[in-house]
Amino acid sequence: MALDEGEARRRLAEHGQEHVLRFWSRLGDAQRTQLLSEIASLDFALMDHLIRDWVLSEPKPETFSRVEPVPVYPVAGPDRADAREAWEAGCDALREGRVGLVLVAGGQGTRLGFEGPKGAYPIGPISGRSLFEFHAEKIHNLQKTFQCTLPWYIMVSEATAAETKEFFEAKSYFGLSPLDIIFFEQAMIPCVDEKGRFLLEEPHRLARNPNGHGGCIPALVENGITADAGNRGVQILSYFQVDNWAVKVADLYFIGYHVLHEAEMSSKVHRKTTPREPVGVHCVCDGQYRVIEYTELDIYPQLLETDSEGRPIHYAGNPAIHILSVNFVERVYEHFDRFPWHRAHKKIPYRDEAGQLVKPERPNGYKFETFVFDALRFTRHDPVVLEIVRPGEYTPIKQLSGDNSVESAWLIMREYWADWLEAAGCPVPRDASGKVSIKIEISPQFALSRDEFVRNLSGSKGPISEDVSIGPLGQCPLSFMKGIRETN
Ligand code: UD2
Repeated sequence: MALDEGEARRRLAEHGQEHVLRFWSRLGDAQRTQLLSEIASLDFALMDHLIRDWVLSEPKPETFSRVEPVPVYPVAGPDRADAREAWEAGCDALREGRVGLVLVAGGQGTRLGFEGPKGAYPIGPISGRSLFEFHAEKIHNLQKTFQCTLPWYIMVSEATAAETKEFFEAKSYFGLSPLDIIFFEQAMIPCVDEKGRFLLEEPHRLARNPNGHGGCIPALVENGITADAGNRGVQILSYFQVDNWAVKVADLYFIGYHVLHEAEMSSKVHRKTTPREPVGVHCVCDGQYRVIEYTELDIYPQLLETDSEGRPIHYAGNPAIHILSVNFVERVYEHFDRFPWHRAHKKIPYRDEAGQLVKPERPNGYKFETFVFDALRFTRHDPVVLEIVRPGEYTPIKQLSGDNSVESAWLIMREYWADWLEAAGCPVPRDASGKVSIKIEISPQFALSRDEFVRNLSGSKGPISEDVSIGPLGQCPLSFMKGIRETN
């Protein structure tokens, strides 16, 4: 509803935030309208609560009398009967069009230092394919194999919406149907300084951030995505993060276990290598499924305990890969006001009293976020928790070098794909320590697994001596591999 200046002043004054209109006399008409609409959209009751409990007082952590390791299904493979059954159920769900995909790509991705949406990052070591393109190629492959449509719901935020949509358009939706790629926008929430006062990013704009990936719950319902899914017969949403290059979108085993257990929400976990590894930890707290975020580990020291060989006892790291049933999203939406908020102490650029932009060198305020995994506590049946091995499932790109970086992901994927090539009869050069010494890139349209790769690799085989890029969009420098391109 449109707000006039008088009403805006009254509301702000009631909540001690009058300074938001500090530059009013300098603003043009369009800027005034913009600022008034931001003020109109504020949930003052929520902000008052967050400021009172999270900024003006030190929040009291939740206490639990029991924090137990989460029960985990072991890594799935064809050697186990239960996993074979899950695989079949996963295949049926795909074939019958019961699966949709949810990609969360609304985060600001500041750690990578990349201008533009994180999904546009050119991760392909040879081709420069983007993260989005890798995900799109996986979808192509699955749609072809299962003769189905996998609607791809992509959550963006005010911070990423325009650029993400432009990127997809410029890339012709990577050959997918634009009718099956549906962008939806999550809400934003204001940041505050250490006294709980709203910050201005521009004289006419509040400093705000996307409301966390938990914001996908209201965004999925309020933007008509769950309704669209329902109309398409989609019952299961396979959820993944934009920065995980290796993620198996719509993993058949995972979907199958979810379906067979009639679960409402399921999660993959991976073995943490060290207790302080920066991933959340899945656990059961007083009987409820939870993920304790890595920034909160010190509050629950038992989560940092190790066994006699120094391995974390609570090993179930959170790669942020989930399945959400559409019905569950609609049900848990009703409880969204009971989702906890999490705060992060951050450097937030702001306008000082003179209107000058200040870029602080140390944290000066708080951002608030909700997390999707907090939905786990609202499930009526136990969630399925499935262990994965990292290569081929989880190589997140959080920064340029170091752990979980572009560099480390390249090395991991190179070893992973070298194994496929060697299984197909193409030995790859390795250095004295056994590490692969060429670059390798395999299009997910060519193969999503080693078995599929071996099956699809036609033509002559032999040792490889140069960088190899295989797939419809890649270069294939080796003559004996020319047949590979022809099969696509
Ligand atoms: C996340 C998990 C962490 C661990 C790790 C695995 C949280 C809070 N932590 O940490 O437990 O599992 O991932 O890689 O999830 N996003 C939005 N909207 C937002 C905020 C984020 O869409 O408002 C998206 C973002 O675009 C990205 C994903 O959520 O795809 C993760 O965000 P992040 O990189 O900030 O999370 P991170 O790495 O701190």
